[in-house]
Amino acid sequence: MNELVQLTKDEGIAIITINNPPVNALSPGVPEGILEAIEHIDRDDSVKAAVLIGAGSTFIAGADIKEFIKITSGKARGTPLLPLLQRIEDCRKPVVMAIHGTAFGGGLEVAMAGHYRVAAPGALLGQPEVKLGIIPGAGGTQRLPRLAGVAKAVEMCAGGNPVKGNEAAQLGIIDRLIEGDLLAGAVAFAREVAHKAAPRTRERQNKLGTPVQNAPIFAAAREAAKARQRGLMAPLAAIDAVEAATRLPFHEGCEVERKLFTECLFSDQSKALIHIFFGEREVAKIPDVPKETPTLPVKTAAVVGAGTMGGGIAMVFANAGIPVLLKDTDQAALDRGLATIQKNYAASVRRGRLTQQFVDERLKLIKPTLGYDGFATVDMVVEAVFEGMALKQQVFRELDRICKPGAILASNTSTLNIDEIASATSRPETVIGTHFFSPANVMRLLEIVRGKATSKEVIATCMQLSKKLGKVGVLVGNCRGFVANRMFHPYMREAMFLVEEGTGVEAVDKALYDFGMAMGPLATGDLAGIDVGWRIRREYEHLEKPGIRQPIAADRLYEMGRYGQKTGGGWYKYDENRRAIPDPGITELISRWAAEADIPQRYISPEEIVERCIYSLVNEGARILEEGHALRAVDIDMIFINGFGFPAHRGGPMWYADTVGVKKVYERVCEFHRQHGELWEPAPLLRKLAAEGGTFAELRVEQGALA
Ligand code: 3H9
Repeated sequence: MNELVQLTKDEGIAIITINNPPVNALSPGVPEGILEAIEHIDRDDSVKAAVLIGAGSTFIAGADIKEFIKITSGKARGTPLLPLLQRIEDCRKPVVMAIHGTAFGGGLEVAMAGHYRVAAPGALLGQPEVKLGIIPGAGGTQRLPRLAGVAKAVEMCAGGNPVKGNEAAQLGIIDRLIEGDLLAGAVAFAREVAHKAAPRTRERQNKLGTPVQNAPIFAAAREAAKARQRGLMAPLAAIDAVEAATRLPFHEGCEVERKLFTECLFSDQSKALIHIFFGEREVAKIPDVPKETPTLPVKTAAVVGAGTMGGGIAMVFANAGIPVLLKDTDQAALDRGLATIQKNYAASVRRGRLTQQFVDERLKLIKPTLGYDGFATVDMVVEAVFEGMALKQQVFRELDRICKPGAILASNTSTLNIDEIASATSRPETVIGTHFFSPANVMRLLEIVRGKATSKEVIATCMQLSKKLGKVGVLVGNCRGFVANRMFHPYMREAMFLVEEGTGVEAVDKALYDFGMAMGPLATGDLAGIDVGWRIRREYEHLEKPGIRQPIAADRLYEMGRYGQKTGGGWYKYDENRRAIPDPGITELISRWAAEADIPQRYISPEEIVERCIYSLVNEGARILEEGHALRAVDIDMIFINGFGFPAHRGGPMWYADTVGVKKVYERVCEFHRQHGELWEPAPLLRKLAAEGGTFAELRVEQGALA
């Protein structure tokens, strides 16, 4: 047919093979090739039935997502898939879809247009479009309820999670599971059905339910979507589209789906989520560490320090099946660390996230130790001791003495200079920062800090390892606070200033929560510990310009012993379930402290709260980019989404600035500079992009620019 779609024959059975590596996406040429093959099959009297299969490791993983970017930017029109799918369904010979790997999005839609489906038991079938801010656009919301029933279709289209081959068979999406050679099994199946009727999915009605049966399903799904996918339009649109399938004839339902699909596709949310999809893959690409760079095996690991972070990191290794030693210096600390690990695992079992058997197996992989026994043979050590240079250097001196040559020596420092830590060893090329985020076993971000001597092999290994550990690894430069904490600092500071300028604690948090942040900044401060913020401020005080505005209320809270959740009070007070309760006493105290410090009080709108906090991130991000401490704006976006609960549908702070318009952001930053002084000095890169009409997304950093 063409180079992407081949048609062969096996004694009366036509075999259509999609060959568009790596994932057989429906790129231009693929739908056309399938159409041509179907026309041919219909005409060819020697063909009795057909099999459609994907070459390589997968069936069709969906529409080509890059095409969506071209469509929304007016550079392409897109191939309409709906008529093609109807043509497959109208084929006079039975078409059997043979599924392995993933049948996602448009891939599942193609599969459902076939008359029969067979699959490998491990295949995954899903409509993940909502994760890209869109909904199925080629009849998925109309055909899936006809095969799987309304409740499951709503769950799959609105939640975006796939089902495995065996579940799909139980649901009726798959007609037969095939162990072993899929093509041979599919061809044999095609022979069985060659002379049978070719059932059309669009004509099935028996699983569509009645309005009375369906109403509670849709109501519950809408409630769940509003709660779990807060602020997202696609899940609600997907539910509307499935509902249309239950109320309207197939073709009218498809029209409703098409309209909703187009609205979602052209939304800022979808553009942002597509940016995140590609961003997650782009951060793995490091210009001067090409993908051919050799990597080192990490089959065993050790963690030094059994505190909250150390324990969490040990869990991360164990969860990936990597045996890990967990060392602390005294038995009580080690016992506490292990107890926390057990408690965390028990909570995951209770919530149904992990099975007891999985947990038992993982716990066996964590070996507590008081000494360095066993460290001589491990492939990688992550140091997670208390944040202090002298202590870290002492640990690294020990590791240098004990660990085998070539072992990766990583530090979980969140702020300290990796080169200084590495200088305590005779092998700085093996030293790297691996900054996990708390709770380490939950948060997806892994900031990987490149020291000036870190070897490319060590970087490539840690980037690859991050994927194995279920993390998004982002390479950053060795600057104070690296990227994540360096940017978080001005964000938090603005939140605290806003409170001191008369905005209530709850108003600040609500504005940012409504913007989409997982938590407001002050609630985050209470969770992380007001004492932690206090300690960081003291440590870096000497680096601040004299006379520059500093937050006052947070220090006062610290002096009062209000460290946040752990002491039952901080910006909020907390009940025994650690639920935040507004504290009028604190509001009163803050106004008193503000009056003493002569801070003018005024009403500040939610819009301004968001601008102050988010643009402070953008301004600092721009500085980081021009200094080369992040490779691309998207790296910063990935850090904030995966490390700080920045709303993915806004694409990350730098993408958000592009969406608002860099010029507009720059003008507000200039205004804040005039109003609030030096801390708001616009970053030169922000000024430059604003003047040139550029965007952060278009910036390309020179090879090896990461400082
Ligand atoms: C859709 O179908 C809408 C329909 O309703 C139709 C409407 C009309 N397009 O993830 P990996 C690239 S919406 C373009 O590293 P893995 C990916 O960028 C779509 N490119 O591999 C990467 O490129 P690079 C619904 C795609 O094995 C390379 O392939 N479908 C696409 O870890 C390897 O990817 C989805 O949302 C694509 N569809 O995971 C599925 N998919 O090497 C999205 C992948 O240059 N894809 N690429 O960085 C996935 O979930 C995973 O890629 C998959 C493989 C599980 C398939």
